[in-house]
Amino acid sequence: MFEKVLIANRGEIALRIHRACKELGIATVAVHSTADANAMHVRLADESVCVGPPAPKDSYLNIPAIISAAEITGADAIHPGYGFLSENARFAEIVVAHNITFIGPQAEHIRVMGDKIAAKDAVGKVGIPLVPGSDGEVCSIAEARAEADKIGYPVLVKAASGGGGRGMKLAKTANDLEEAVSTAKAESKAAFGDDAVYLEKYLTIPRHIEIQIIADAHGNVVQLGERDCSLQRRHQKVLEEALSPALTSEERIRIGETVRAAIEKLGYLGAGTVEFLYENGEFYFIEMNTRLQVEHPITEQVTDIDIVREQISVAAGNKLSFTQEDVKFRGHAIECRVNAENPRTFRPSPGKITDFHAPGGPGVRFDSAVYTGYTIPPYYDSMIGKLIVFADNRELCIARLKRSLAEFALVGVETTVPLFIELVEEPDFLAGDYNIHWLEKWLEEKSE
Ligand code: MV4
Repeated sequence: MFEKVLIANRGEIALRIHRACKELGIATVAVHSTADANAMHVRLADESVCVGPPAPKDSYLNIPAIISAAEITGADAIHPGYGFLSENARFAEIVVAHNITFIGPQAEHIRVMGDKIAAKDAVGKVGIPLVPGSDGEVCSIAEARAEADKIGYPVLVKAASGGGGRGMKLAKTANDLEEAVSTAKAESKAAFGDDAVYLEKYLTIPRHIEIQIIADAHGNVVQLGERDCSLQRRHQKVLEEALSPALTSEERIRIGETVRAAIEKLGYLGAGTVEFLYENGEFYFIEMNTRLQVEHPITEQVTDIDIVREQISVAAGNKLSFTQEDVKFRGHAIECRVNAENPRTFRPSPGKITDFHAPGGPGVRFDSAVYTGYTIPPYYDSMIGKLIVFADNRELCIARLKRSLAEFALVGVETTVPLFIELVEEPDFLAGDYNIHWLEKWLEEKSE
């Protein structure tokens, strides 16, 4: 096992990784920007190193500074968390070149999954069902026309370097195609320095369902079931559930085993998530995330598996501590992402937290890095905590969610808690009857 891990992140995920390290007997090194000198992740870590000024590009994305921090402190591994450098293949290579273990997959897997065309090709070859679409890149308008006619309208133009909704354009009919392709190309070139685009059949009202997997270096791959992340706003997840209220246990077993077998063939290492759109009983691959995700705790709650502990352990070369047969789903878990934002406009609300009380009691977990007296800086994303509730079934879980939202107290900045208090009363939510467009429609109707 590692002796010392450098955590190349901030906020709640830095604490989550620190906690897993401590329970494994591993010392931790925090890195931080000058804006985060008083942050909880710095206070809890065994050692800390300032890696630069507030702007992420100068600190949490500053590769030379982070590698230097690891060398100076003698860390034997780096955990990148999510966001920042977590899906940067070059960073993973640089870490390894310095004889430090990257706690994540091999750089080549990060690179392939980062290119959405290469990712589809790779996972399609190992049996994962794909959205019908162009055979790779479309290089001209003429080629786009021919492919779109084959696929059938509406078609979605997607950027190869995109992901998370960036660089997507919808062509409802053939009349829209030329403009959709040229704007997608231009935007992608500007955002990623790459104008490669591809086409997909547009699925009109799917759900977003993702499968958590974890693999060791001994050929063992286990799937930990799905999360339903359909409730999103502007491609940001707002509330997630495990398991999905939409799947039958037969569907769950079928897609889980398909994904498990595919990941085994890819020779993937560590934690990962395979994302699907789900419509009319069918799954369609969209992306694979090669990192630990924000919403991993709901899977931890329904499987009783510590994903971060296992992720660190497999990176150190150990076998997974459980097999697929050991994985049993129990109960239901829901996560609400609490942001320091105005609950109507979603305008960020940084500033000083003058009073704070986290909900607790049976079946409640609040993953956060804030405390009374903490000042939320304006430089980073606005998520200040994740309220995770779990119970024997979905109905009890929602009752527990309602009572924990009512307990939540935070003074000094605005939060999105009032939004969740309204959401958990909605008949569609209570029925589990929602899709990827439901939340935005609900917000729109509320603001009228
Ligand atoms: C799609 C789609 C419909 N059809 N692909 C958005 C983010 C990126 N990960 C994939 N996305 C979508 N891809 C096809 N072929 C609809 C979306 C989409 C979406 C997906 C998941 C969750 C929320 C979403 C909101 C809008 C669009």
